[in-house]
Amino acid sequence: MALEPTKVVLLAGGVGGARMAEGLARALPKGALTVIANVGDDEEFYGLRVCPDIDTLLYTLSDRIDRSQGWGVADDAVKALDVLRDLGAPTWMKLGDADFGLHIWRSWQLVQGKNLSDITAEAAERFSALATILPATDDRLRTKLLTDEGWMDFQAWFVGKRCAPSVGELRYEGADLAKPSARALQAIAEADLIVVAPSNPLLSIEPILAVTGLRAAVASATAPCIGISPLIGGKAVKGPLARLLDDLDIDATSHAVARRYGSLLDAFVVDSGDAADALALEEDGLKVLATDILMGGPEGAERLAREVLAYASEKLSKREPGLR
Ligand code: FO1
Repeated sequence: MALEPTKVVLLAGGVGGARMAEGLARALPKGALTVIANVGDDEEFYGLRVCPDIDTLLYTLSDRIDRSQGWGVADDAVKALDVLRDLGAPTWMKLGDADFGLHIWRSWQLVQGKNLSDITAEAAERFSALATILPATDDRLRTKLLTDEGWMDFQAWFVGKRCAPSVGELRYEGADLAKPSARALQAIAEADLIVVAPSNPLLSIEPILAVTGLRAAVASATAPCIGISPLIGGKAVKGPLARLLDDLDIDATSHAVARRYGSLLDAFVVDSGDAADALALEEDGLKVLATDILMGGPEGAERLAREVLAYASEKLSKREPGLR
C-alpha cells in the first residue's frame, strides 16, 4: 500500500547529512522530521564540549550556518580564539565567537547534570530549528583512527592533520557501553520512513549504528529504510571518503557503501551516472532510484528530498515487525 511518510527519521553526520536534513525539512510538514546525529566527532576544547555534527545540524536547520564551509556560524569572528592564541593555547580548531556561545551554554548545562538529548532538544527549540535533533547516544562515544602516525582522535586527524595520515583502522570508542537515547529509539519505532543521509558511512553513519541497540532498532523498525549514496562516480562530494575507502581497501562505489549497511536498507539512491552500481544493487535485492544526487544549495536539497519521498511513497511499504 502507498506509504504516506509523516514521521521521517534521518541518520546523519557531517556537512552532507546537514544538507539532506535541510532538504527533507523543507519538503516535509513542520514536526515531521527527526534527525539522529553522530556524536563520534565530539571533542573537548578548553574544557568545553563541542559537538560538530549536532552543531552543523543546528546551524543549518536554523539558517545560521556558514554556507561557504558547511560548518560554524555565518559571519562569525574569532576574537576569543585570538586571545587563546596569545595565551599559548592550541587554536588549530577554528571555533568562532558565536560558536563558543553554544559550547559555553552546552557545557554549562552538562555541568548542571542535564543529558545531551535534552540540551540538544532545547537548543533546537530556542534556535527554531526546522527539525528535532537527537544525539545517537548521551553516553561518551569517540571515533578514533589508527593512522601511520599512530592512533588519533577524529578532529586531530580531520582538522589538525587535514586527513593527511593514511588510515588502517577505525574504532568507535565507547560504542559497546553507549546506549541509544530513549527519544532516538522512540523516533525510530514510530517512524514511517528511515533515511540514511549521504554522509560518510565510516565517519558518520556507522558510529551511529555502532551504539548498542541502535542498529537493532533500525533493523526491527516497521519503517522502510532508504539510503542515499555519498559518492558520485566514485568521488565524494565533500570530505575524505574516497581516500579513506582506498586506505581501507573498500571499493569507492555506491554499491560498496550500500553493502556496509547490510540488510538494513530496502532501497538506495545513486547518481544517474552510476548505472553499473544500480545493477549491482538490484542484484543484491535492493530497490534503486537513480537520479541527480548532487544537492548544491537548499533548493537542490529540497528537490532531492522530494524525489526520495515520492519514490518511497510509491515503491516502499511498511515492513513486518521483526529483525531484518
Ligand atoms: N573543519 C575544518 O576543516 N577546519 C576547522 O577549523 C573546523 C572547525 C570547526 C569548528 C566547529 C565545528 O562544529 C566544526 C568545525 N569543522 C572544521 C568541521 C568539523 O571538523 C567536521 O565538520 C565534522 O566534525 C565532520 O564532518
